[in-house]
Amino acid sequence: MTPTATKTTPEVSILKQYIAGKWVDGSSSREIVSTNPADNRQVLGKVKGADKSDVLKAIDAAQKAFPGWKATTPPARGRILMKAALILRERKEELARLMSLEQGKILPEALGEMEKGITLIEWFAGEGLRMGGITQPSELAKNLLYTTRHPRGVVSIITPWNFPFAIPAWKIAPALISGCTVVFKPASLVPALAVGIVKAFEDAGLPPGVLNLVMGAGSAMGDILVEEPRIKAVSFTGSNEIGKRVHTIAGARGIPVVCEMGGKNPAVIWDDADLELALAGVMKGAFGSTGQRCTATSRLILHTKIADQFLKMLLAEVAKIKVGPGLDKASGMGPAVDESQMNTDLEYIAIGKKEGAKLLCGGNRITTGDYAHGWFVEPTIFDGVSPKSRLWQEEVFGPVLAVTRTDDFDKAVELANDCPFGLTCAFYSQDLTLAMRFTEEIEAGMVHLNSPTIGGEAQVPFGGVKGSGVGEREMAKEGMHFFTEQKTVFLDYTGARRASNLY
Ligand code: UN1
Repeated sequence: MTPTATKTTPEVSILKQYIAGKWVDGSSSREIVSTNPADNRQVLGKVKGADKSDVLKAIDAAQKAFPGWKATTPPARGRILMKAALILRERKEELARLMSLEQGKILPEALGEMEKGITLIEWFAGEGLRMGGITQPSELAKNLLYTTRHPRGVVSIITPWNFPFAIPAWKIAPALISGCTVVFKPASLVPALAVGIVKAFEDAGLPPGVLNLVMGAGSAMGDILVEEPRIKAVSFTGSNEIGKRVHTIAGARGIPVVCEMGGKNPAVIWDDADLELALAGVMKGAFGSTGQRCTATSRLILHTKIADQFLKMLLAEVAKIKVGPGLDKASGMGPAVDESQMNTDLEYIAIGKKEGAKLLCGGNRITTGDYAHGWFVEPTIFDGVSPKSRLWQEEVFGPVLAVTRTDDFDKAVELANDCPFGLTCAFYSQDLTLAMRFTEEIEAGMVHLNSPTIGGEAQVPFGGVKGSGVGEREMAKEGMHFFTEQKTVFLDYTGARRASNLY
C-alpha cells in the first residue's frame, strides 16, 4: 500500500476562511491540519483556524448581504444554485478523489456522495420556481386567504465529517434558495471539501457575504454560532452531545433549530425474506462508508429459522472485503476517519467482548506494513448481543454489527424499538401484512422495506425520532420550510360594499 500522491487541486491550494466574499486567514493560533486517514504521514493542507472574531466578521458580512439576497427573486437565486450544481458536476471526479483522500471513504462511495449532493442542489434550485405558499377559500365572501414565505435572516449551518459534501449541500442549498444568508462551519477534519463546495458557489456568482465559511476548533469559536442574537436559525448534524447543547442554547433563545444526531438502526430479516437481497442490504448498510453514517445498519435481528444460514452467507461476504485506502481500486472499505474514531470502534469491540457477546469476525485494528500509518479497523460482527447491553443501545459509528435472533414478530419489533434512537430501519420479508405492521409499529423516521437502512432522496423528508433528532425534517419541501417564516394574508376585496362579518 503506497500512499497515493496528492493531486494539487485549486481547492486544496486555497485552504482559507471565506468571509464577505474574500479568502482570508483565520485569527486563531491553532491550525487545522487536513491529513489522509489511510496514511497519517500525508498532510493534505493546513488552515489557519478561525476564532470568535472571525465568526463575528462572518455574521456581520451575512447580515449586510441579507437585504440584497432577500430582494433577489427566488427564480434568480435558483439560477445561481443551478450554476453551482453545473460547476460541481464538472469538478465531481476531482472533488470525489479529494474526499477519498481527506475523509477516507472509497472512491465509488465518494462519487456517490458527490452525485447525491449535486442532485440536492439541483432540486432546491428548482424550488426557486415553486416555493409559494397556499391559497384557501375564506369563510367570508369576496375574501382571499393565502400564505407567503420569507427568509429568516442569517443562519448557522454546522456539519459533520462523515458526509463532507452531501450534508453541507442539503443544508446550504435550502437556506440559500429561501433567501437566508449563511455562516457555514464544517467539521475540522474535512476543510478541503468545505472549501470545494463554497468555491463552486463563489464561481457561480453568489454575491459576497451570502455564504461565509469559518473553519476552526469548536473550543476557539465557542457557542457564538448559536447564541449570537443576529443568528435566526441553526441547522446542525453531528453527535448527540453537541446536538443537545445546540438545541438547549437555541431553545433558550427561542430560535428554530434542527439537530440531526445519532442512529442505531435495526435491520430485521424475516424467515421468508429474499436472503440474497437482504445480504446485499446488510453489507451496504453495516460496512458501507466504514459504518460511519447515522443511517448505518448497526443492529441485525434475524428470524431464528434462517439465522445460521444468513450469518454463514454474511461471514463469507465480509471475508471478501478488502480494507484499504479509499483511492485503491481493490479497497472495499476505507479507514476510520481519525485516530479518535478508530479508538471508539476498538473500545466498543472491547465492550462487546466484555458484555459476553460472541465475536464472529473482525475485532482488530489492522497494522501490518503501511497499514500501521492508517486508522484501519476490520469489519466486525458480534452474535448473541443482549438487548440491554451497551453494544445494542449505543452508537458506535464504525463497522461493528450487533446480531440477535427471535422467531416472534412482536419480539422483533420490541427489540428494534428498544433503543434511544429512531432514525431509520429495514425489514426484509415477502409478507405484505407483516411489512405493513412493521411500518406502523416501528419507532423511526424512515422505514426501508426490502432495502438497506441507508440513504435518502432530495425530494422526500429525511430525519428521525427519539434521540435521533429534533426539529423539522431535512431535504424536500420541509428542508426549505425550516429556513422560512410564513405570513398568512387575509385579503378582503368587497370594496365599497360592506363586508358582512360572520362572527
Ligand atoms: C445517507 O445514509 O446517505 O450523518 C445519509 C449521517 C446522515 C446522513 C446519512 N446525516 O450519516
